[in-house]
Amino acid sequence: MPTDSTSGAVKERTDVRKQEPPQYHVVLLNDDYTTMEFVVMVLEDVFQKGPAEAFRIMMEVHVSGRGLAGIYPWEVAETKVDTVTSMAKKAGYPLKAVIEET
Ligand code: TYC
Repeated sequence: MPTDSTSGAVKERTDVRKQEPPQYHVVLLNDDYTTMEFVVMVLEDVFQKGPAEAFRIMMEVHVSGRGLAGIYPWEVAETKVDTVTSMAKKAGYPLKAVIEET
């Protein structure tokens, strides 16, 4: 069904704006060595969570093995994962984040 005013008789430029880019989940994984404080700090600093939400997500990961840190376009998600990995490596922790399709 045409959505423009000419009922399809004339091709109008109706779809000027791009579609939303695909979104990807950045998921934090549990381990036995990374401190809870470090994970909360990562959630606050990298994923822009407030203290209460950061603590909630950290506990979700600690209890269930995984937790959603954020949802982003591909390149942003990749950068978040790289940032988490390098912050953890520098601090001597094995904390891992992975990207999953929504
Ligand atoms: N399980 C860790 C501990 O007991 C805490 C932790 C939480 C580690 C979340 C990683 O993504 C993580 N110190």
